[in-house]
Amino acid sequence: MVLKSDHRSADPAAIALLKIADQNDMDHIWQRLEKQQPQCGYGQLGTCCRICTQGPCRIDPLGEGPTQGVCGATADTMVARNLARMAAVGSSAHSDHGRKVALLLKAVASGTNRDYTLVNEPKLQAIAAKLGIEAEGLSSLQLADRVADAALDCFGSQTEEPVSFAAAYMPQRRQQQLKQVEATLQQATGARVGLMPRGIDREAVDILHRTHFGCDAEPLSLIAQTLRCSLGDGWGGSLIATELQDVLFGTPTVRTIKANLGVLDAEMVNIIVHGHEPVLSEKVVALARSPQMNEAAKAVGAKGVNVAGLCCTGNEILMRQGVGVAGNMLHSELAIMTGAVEALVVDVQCIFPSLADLASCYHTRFITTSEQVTIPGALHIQFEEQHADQIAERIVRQAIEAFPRRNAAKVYIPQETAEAVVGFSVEQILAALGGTPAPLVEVIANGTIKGVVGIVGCNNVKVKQDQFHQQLTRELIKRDILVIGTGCWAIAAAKAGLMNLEAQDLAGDGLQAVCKSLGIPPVLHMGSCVDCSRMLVLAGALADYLGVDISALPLAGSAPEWTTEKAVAIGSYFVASGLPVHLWPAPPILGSPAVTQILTEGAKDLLGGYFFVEEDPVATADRMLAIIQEKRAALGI
Ligand code: BF8
Repeated sequence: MVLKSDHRSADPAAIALLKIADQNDMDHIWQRLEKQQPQCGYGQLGTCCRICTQGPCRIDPLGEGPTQGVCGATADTMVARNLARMAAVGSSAHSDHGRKVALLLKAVASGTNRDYTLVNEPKLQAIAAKLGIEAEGLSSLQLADRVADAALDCFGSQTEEPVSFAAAYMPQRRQQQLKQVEATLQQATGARVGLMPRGIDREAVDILHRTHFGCDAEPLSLIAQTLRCSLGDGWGGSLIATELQDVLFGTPTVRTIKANLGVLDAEMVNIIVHGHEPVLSEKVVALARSPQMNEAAKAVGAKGVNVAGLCCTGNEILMRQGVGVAGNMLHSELAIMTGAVEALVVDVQCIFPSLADLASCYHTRFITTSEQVTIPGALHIQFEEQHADQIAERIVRQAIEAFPRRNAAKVYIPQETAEAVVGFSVEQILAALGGTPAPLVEVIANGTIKGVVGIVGCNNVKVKQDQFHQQLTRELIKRDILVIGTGCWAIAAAKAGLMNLEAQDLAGDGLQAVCKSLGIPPVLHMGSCVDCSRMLVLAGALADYLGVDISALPLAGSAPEWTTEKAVAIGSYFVASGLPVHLWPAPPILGSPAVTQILTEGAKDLLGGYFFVEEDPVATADRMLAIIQEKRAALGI
């Protein structure tokens, strides 16, 4: 079965390029998905175990065949272990990103790195104040050193105490709620159960240990550790990444950018930066804007150097530097297929290995830069933070050198672009509200806005690209629900024009009036996936302002079109923070009745947060409105 291009994507730019790809029988992710059919049903349900060499074992959830693996592991154990491992990997990816930013801040503070500086001292002071670090009498660099140490200690802490960032940023009521749940679970099981994250690294290692052959077989404790590790991501590793990047690169401010492949310019040297960490891409952007590099580009016949982003690296530089974004995850191959990309420069995460082969069909230099992401067929230029300027220049020069090899006959840039107003950090949202959450709380309390939904999500080749993102977002704003979010969802919303001020007219009367009076779109771009921490901080600020727990607020989360293990971690820390979270596609847990019950029902009583799965965007919006109405009724508003 070959899907037509317009069944693969809701984005006209993607549809146009896929038609060309099909005509030329080019390999791409949609084609590879078709070749993989039928995919393993056991894997989809989570009832496949390959943790030891006596396996792989699998359990048919319909009861045909054995009900236990060779060691005796049941479907419940297998599913819970597999899920825990997904959360450990996702949390580790986010948190390792945070660690690198903390190490960079430390290097800047100690003077061993002079390629970066403290761009945002007020934010540094705000973080220090939050952590209870006394700033009096310290220089900015000394204060940065203390903050960096506090952040680094969160990774390696060996005590039983919660990590300092989580303890300082998570509202007290939520911490109390988690303590209560710990006590309830301990009473029920007799085993010690923890939810507040200790060392960030430790919580991931704990999962690797307890899911080793012959360890934890109890779904409940495996899920508890899944949540604890994920909380260490949301209120730890990701939060550290966001906060310290704001210190080093600036807190995002509201600005207008362009989104979609039309940001590529046929007459310029086009460099796409893709991945997640802005440490390199900030430098590439700065260099590409320099007169020196633009002169070099002119010398090879181009009009200059143009940088565009993809995925979350794209989100980072659009939020802080106003750089246009070429697309989300499923655009990464399509971008090369435009034939107009001189260099695709990647750091970490969400990078297809297929890009190397595809780039070799064009003049495109596919450049890997992280020792954690080396890909056969790519040109590897190792990035070193202490030589950032020099390495960024080497990369930009590679792109300039590739320009004369561009084959004009292969160039096709779909012209679709949309304008998007982006840059809604918590600081900017509060500034738009006049410095306090009060006006937002007031319009929520009087029903002008019914509630807020935070969406994060990838693209998933099994789902028509951007379709769920667009439709769910439209349905929510129509119902007077403010939508905020990050990641590839945010890029989908930007491409669809939903972050444009004109999108105000798509909102219900109440939300429309509020957005018009504030001059903001009804759909707010809050950044990259590590910036989901910004959504946690905003939820915490609203909860504290009202004097309630986060779970009492008329808020919900969603991860439509989700793909990665990082999304498992995000969904889990949202749930553990008290938020109901929608997922589509279904996570690989349905082979276990126990795990499914705990995550979709049991969690609700204990944590206030829980998961639900829904395939239809309209039904999802209806369900979210019902959740929000239920919360409003409980609050008496
Ligand atoms: O971290 S949304 S596909 S790019 S995982 Fe990846 Fe998913 Fe995109 Fe950003 Ni988040």
